[in-house]
Order: sequence, then structure tokens, then C-alpha cells
Amino acid sequence: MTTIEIHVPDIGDFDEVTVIELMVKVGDTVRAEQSLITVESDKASMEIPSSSAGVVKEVKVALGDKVKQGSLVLLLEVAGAAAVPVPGPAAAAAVAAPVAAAMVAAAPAPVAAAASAVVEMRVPDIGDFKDVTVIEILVKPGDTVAAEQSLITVESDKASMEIPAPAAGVIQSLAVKLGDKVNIGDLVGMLLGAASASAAPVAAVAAPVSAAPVAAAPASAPAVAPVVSAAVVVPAHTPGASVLAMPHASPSVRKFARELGVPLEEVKGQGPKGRITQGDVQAFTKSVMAGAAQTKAQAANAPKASGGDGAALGLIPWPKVDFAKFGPIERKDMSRIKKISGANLLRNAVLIPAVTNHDDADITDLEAFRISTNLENEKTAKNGINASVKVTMLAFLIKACVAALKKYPEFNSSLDGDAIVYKNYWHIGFAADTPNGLMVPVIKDADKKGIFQISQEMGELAKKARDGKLSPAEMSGATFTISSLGGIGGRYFTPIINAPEVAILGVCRSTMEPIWDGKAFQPRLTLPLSLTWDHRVIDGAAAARFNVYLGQILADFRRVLL
Ligand code: CAO
Repeated sequence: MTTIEIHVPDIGDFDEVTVIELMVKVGDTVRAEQSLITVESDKASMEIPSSSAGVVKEVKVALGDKVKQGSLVLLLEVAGAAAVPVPGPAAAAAVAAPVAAAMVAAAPAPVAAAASAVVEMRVPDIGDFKDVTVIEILVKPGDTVAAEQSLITVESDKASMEIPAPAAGVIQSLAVKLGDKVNIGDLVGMLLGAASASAAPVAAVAAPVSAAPVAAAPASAPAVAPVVSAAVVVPAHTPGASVLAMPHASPSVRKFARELGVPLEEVKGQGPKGRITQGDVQAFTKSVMAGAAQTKAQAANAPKASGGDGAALGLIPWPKVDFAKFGPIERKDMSRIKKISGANLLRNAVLIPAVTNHDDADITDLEAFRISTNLENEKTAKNGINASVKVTMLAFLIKACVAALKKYPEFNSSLDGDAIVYKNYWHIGFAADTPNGLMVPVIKDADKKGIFQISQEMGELAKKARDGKLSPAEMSGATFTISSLGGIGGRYFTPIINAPEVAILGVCRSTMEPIWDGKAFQPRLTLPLSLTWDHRVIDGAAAARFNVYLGQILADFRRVLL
């Protein structure tokens, strides 16, 4: 075992950089090339890798320390053969060459003095880095930029660098987009230099020159007025240079954020100078997952019960009225359930070509049967069903609908692109009015359940809905929905289909009606039915047949057996 020293390698002309992240601790086993610390200037951040595999014996830097080429980073215990003591900065620099190279600036290109010259902005010498990715574009055509203002950020797996403007001027065009891979000499864009965009400031920007060979790039091509080729360089640390408001994070943290799909610009950095650490990204992810925070994209895409201003549909804007001008008002936020159901209802109302058929069912005998069944059950608690369970009209409606859905399977289907999916299960949703808004619990496998069981389940689910305790599973999977206003009143209404279902039955309060039997008017208990259906899947004739059949079953359940 030998202990070697790991030093900060050649980092070009950067006098001092700040240690912003310690990526290892005493006792850690590291691989050769594994990043040990992250350092940062105001324009670039770099990870300093280990020259050998080994175990960290002692860390010689702390967060916030200023380091430069040759500074001791840590002591590493390395195994026998690999134990090549690293005497000093030079050897460390050799190992860390790619990183150091990233910080090396290109030689200044000849730049002609010209009033309002168009300048090519090119990727400077970025050392051994090939195909670095454009991860941020900080300007757009038309922007006025100062000399040295950052144009784009590029990133390798070990360093991120901002490429600055070679001179002050106005951005004419950009030749790169996010995700592009760029190399030395690639065109970043065109800049219309201001009158002062002369050779002097550009040369000053390009001043840092390292020992690294300067590649013969287009940047060094002779200037031909009025287009001036200029190298865009990674600048040296310039105190006071303009730094754009952008997330500060090391390449590994940026990569981590990208893998999680976290928008880094929305993460609040808790590290030194507001630096975003891996912990910050994790904390942001946790709070979004827990619903405590929203990304801007989520907020923009969040369901809006009002459906926005209608602009997306090419409609005129929603009227904006100052209601307070006309009288006293009170403003209350909508409940979460109302917002969600509102957005769903709007989509379904707009996207489905829906038609509603109204009809009446004679439920005189069924209601008599329901009442007598309840009386009997109260006395005897038959069929193992608790005497308190009351058979409801809605339970009969669910069974009657299952029979009609079986006879007319297109009502138990869903549209999937150009295909119709017929479901061989019959899960019936029922709309429940709750203090927080409309909810739709689902009676699963209603075809396999009897009236008592359905009545009992409905009572339990309706209570859970009112108490806000329904689980997502209890509200999903419906193949058809019934909305009953029977307990309240009304005559007919036009319910909105609960997509991706293709039909919904609305039921209102039954009333005693005089019905002509061919000889005389008879008093019959009449139930108003309103069936809304999706005209893409169902025809009007089928809808009329469905309603007629449903009415026949409700009038005489024995028809189910036929
Ligand atoms: N005609 C006449 N009376 C009816 C009836 C009908 N069609 N349907 C129910 N009733 C009676 C019941 O028999 C009960 O009478 P009793 O108290 O004398 O026994 C009373 O009305 C109350 O019934 P209910 O509404 O509490 O029970 P239900 O089983 O019919 O319905 C539920 C349960 C959860 C569907 C209902 O409480 C509910 O929330 N309905 C509103 C649904 C809704 O909001 N739909 C609109 C959706 S679109 O915005």
C-alpha cells in the first residue's frame, strides 16, 4: 500500500476556483477517473477526477475553499502495482488532462476592426472534448449582448462550460439548438457587432492562452470583411463579469436532474452561492411526488375547470366582467374535486358528438315489489342480508341496465382510435352528490350480484364518497354510468358521458301519470329516462331500442329471463 497525493490539475488560466462539492469522503473506495470534487469559476464548473483507484485516506479541501493548479485535494491509498506516487501538480495534470483541457482557451483569432461587422461565433478550443452537448441556450436572435456575455452552455460528462460572446452586439442568428453535439470550430451563431466591436475587445476576451496546442479551426481563418471570423473562447475568471441568472449545478447534478426529468431552473439551490446539489434535486422530486409542489409545466397543464379562455378552440375570449361593479360579491376557490370533474366534463362535452333520447318506463309493479321486499326484509332479514339494508330503485336500474347492455353490447364499449373495444364485464358507475362535488363510485361485476348486494354496496360507496374516502380503485373501470336525480326531483336532463364510456343513463323522479291502456286512462308510476350516447359508436335507432328495452325490463323484470 502506498499513499499518493491528488492535486488540482492544469485548469488553464483560472487563477482560483471554488470547491463547491465534495464527492467522496475518508474511507471511500474510488475508481480511477472517478470524480472527487467539483470546482467552479463564474463561467465553468469542473469535476476533478482521481488519477488512480484506491481508498481515500484524507481529504485536504473543504467546501468553499479556493484552489488552483497544484493545490492538494486528498491523499489516496493505492494498492501495490498501481502505487505510482504522484509527486505534484504536473502528474495530476497529466491524468486529468481532459478536464484541464476543457478550461483551456483558444488563441485569439485575428479580428478586423469594423463598424457594425457581422461576426461568426464559433466553439473555441475545448481541448480533448468531442461532441459536447448544448444544454442551455441563453440568448435568442435580436438580443443585445455584452462582450463576454454567455451565449450557450455546453457539457461533457465531467465539465460544463459557458461559451461567451466575442464582442458586444446584437445576435443575428443561432446555428445550434438544445441537444446538439458541437466540436471545436462549430458555428454557434452570427453576431452583428456594435461599432465598438473592434479587434481590441475581442482579442482581450480571447486572451487566455494555455500550453495546449491551439487547433487550426475555422476560427483562425483570415478575416474577410465585413464577415469577421472570431474565436469564441471559454474565458478566464473575470471578476464582475456578467453572469446570467441560470441554475448553478455540477455536470453530475445536471445529469441526475435530466434523468429524473427535473427542471433544474425551478430547483432552489441550498449549496454555497445558491448551488444546486443532488440533495436539492432529490428534495424537489420528493415534494412534487408528495403533491406539495408543482413544476411550471405541471401547473400549465393542470386541469382548469373553466377550460381556460377558449383560445385553444379558436373561440372568442371568455367575458371578463367586474361583478363587484354591479353588487356585492364573494369569491371562493373551487374544490379540488370540482376542478378535476369540471375539466373532465368540459373535455367530454366538447369532444363527444353526444345525443340524448328521452323515454318513460312504467315502474308501477317494480316499485310495489321494491316496497314489499323492503317491508319483508325489515321483518325477517332474509338471505343473510342485514335488515337495515334497503333495496333501492337504483339497484334495480343497475340490473336492468346490465340486461340492456348485454343485448346491445355497443353501449358497453369504448372507442380506441379507429377500433371499438367491447367489454365482457359489466361495471356500473353511479353519480353520487357529495359536499365536495360529483363523484362516480363503481359497482364492479354488477351482472354477478343480486339486488340486495348491489343496494348494500351502493350505500357503502355513497357514504365513502360523501366522507371523501373513496379509493381510486373504487372509482375506476366503469363500463356505463347511471346518474339518478330521482331522490331530488326534475323531469328529464341531458347527462354528459363519462369518457371513455360511450353512454350514460340519467334518471329523474318517478311520478304517477295517467296512461291510456286502449280503453281508459290508468294511473301508472312513470320513471323518466334520459339516455345520452356517443354518435360515433351508437346510432339513433339503437339508442331508441335500448331505451325501449330498458323500459320493458323495468316494467316486467321477467323479460330478463327470455
Ligand atoms: N323516483 C322517485 N323517488 C325516488 C327515485 C325516483 N327515481 N329515486 C330515489 N327515490 C327516492 C328513494 O326511494 C328515497 O326515498 P325514501 O327516503 O322514501 O326511501 C329518496 O328518493 C332518496 O333516495 P336517494 O337519492 O338517497 O337514494 P338513491 O339510491 O336513489 O340514490 C345516490 C343514491 C348516491 C345516487 C344519490 O344519493 C345521489 O347522490 N344522487 C345524486 C346524483 C347526481 O348528482 N346526479 C347528477 C349528476 S350530473 O351533475
